[in-house]
Amino acid sequence: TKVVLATRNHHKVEELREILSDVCAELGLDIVGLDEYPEAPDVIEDGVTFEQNAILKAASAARFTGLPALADDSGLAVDVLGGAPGIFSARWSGGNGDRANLELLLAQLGDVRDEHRAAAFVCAAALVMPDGRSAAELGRYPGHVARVPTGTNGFGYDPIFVPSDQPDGAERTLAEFGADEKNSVSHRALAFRALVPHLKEHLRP
Ligand code: ITT
Ligand code: NA
Repeated sequence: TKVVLATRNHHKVEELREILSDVCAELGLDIVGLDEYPEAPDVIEDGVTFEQNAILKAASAARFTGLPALADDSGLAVDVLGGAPGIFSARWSGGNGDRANLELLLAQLGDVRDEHRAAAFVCAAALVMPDGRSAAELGRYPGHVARVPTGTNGFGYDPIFVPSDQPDGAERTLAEFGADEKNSVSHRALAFRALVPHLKEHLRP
């Protein structure tokens, strides 16, 4: 069964294929991104929660393609900023891209001490069926914001996010994690693993 992931973000497509590889094999699912559907409409993400935005994206893709649709809405929530950038993470610098977003966030935190730089990556994973049935699950991955960007793996805010509870008390950023390692512990992995029972319920052949 073809399942569309409602995104044009290639990093999300790659990560999700790895996160769901077992269940895709078990259920015979083939995850494709919206690149296969260049005419699919852009979604206005006007929900006020990650779950609402994930459902909006998946519902639009399911309507357009007639396929079961998955979506990911995610972001970085910083405690001392009241949870910002949160659902606004993708456009935090006004549409100037990932690097500008993380530079702005670093500037906003200034030299706030480490114990006040707590943050979490959050991901809502949604499934919407062509008949409108839907499910959503949330994943939360705690850590803190680094002072300088480090590392070249991953995408987005990874170079400034230091996950909690690393082996041997290491303080690597997520951009210093290997893809396997990130995809076994991330907010995205937590959210989509929680979605697996819904995938089995709705997509078992
Ligand atoms: P779609 O809406 O098409 O899925 P998008 O990239 O705009 O793509 P979001 O609206 O969910 O996705 O915004 C997610 C934001 O959070 C964006 O700034 C990402 O860079 C960031 N983000 C999400 N997951 C991340 C991760 O695993 N590592 C680093 N940054 C992440
Ligand atoms: Na979003």
